Amino acid sequence: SSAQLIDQGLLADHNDKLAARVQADYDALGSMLARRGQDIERLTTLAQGFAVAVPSWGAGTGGTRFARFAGRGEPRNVFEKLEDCGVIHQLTQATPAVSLHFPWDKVGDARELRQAGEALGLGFDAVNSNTFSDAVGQEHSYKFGSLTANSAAAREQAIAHNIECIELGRAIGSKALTVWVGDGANFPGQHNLRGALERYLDSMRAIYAALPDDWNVFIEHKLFEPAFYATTIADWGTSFACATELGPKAKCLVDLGHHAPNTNIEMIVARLAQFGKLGGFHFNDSKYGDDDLDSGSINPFQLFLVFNELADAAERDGAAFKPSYMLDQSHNVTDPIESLMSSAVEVQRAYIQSALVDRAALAGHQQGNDALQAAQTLKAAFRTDVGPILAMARIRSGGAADPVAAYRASGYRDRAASARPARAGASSSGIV
Ligand code: PSV
Ligand code: MN
Ligand code: MN
Repeated sequence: SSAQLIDQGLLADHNDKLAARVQADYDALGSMLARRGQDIERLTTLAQGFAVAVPSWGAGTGGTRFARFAGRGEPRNVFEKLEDCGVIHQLTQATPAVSLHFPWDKVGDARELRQAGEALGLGFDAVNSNTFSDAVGQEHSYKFGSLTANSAAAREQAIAHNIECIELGRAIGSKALTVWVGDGANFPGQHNLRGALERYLDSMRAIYAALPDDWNVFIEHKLFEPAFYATTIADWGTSFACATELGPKAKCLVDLGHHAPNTNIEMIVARLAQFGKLGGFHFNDSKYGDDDLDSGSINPFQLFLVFNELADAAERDGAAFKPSYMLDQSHNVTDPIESLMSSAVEVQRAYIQSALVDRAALAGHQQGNDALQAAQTLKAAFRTDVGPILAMARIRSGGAADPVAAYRASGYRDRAASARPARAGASSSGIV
């Protein structure tokens, strides 16, 4: 059994107080769904089986390129980040794994990370490499690129870092490496567009060769930033071409914030799923660019439509279809624990709403060219308040009926604030 950071008695009291209300709402929803031919118990079981990984870097307050306003009791190192992730999982029962980012989360002996995770009931999802900033003391700068750099020495160093991430990931039980590079050009003519991608592929081939048999590498694309003229891995087309070039262990990762506004992301999801290259997600929300806002906070319908495509792929491909789900958010004005809990629940909500779609009816409307009824079929699922299912799933799994309320009542942040005094200039990554 794992360490419980929120007192079990407090959690039991919280759930006892809310139990009657949750049950009443659950029963009402259950009869409404039964009239629609849906079994609420099936949905609750699905909700209990849902999992999305939490990013270690989300546990601290983020910041923008203008400033960072520190929060109280922020984690000062990866072990404290893991504690906060333990709280998130204890209360939501939806986040059993953490996604680490190296070198930010590097410690002397990676087995300590695994033990710390186990003690908290946490496993580890994909590990993320960082060649988009220079680590303290590294020999060659990434100012002009990493895996695509003109400098062979810089490329070698970036390759070696990714291979080290694989080694660290093996020690903690991860099964995938996510590679995002900020490489690109800020000026037309700055570099040869095709040459840069050739160098990227050469570098990735070396990383791919170091993957254990049961590992995947996820290629994460992003439209722009920090390269404002031409980003080497800017879109899913480039990502797909590279993943195809590299081989079956290479897949594409879709970060919802990495597209131009109004891009039809659910169609990208459908395309990647169709060709067996959908590796996973970084969930977040955005209005303008890579905003890293809380999942479902701006466009919950888009999140639902993404899960609707995932439901379609799961129906077609069965158990073989299993993309990784991770959050990737930056919290500037909220308590990161509250944001990550709410976001995990928002993603879980979209998953359950998508499970409510009457797929046979939808297929019928599509076949009959009844656009209006097809759209209404999706809306009927999206409009359903599945909150009582999510609350019941949490209660049955040992989490909190209302995670944010239980967290606030627990005083965890106050305890963290006294145990973790603020340091001047500390950043969320632990690197100043
Ligand atoms: C890049 O914008 C990104 O989404 C990648 O996933 C990075 O690894 C992450 O943000 C963390 O800063
Ligand atoms: Mn991301
Ligand atoms: Mn991003």
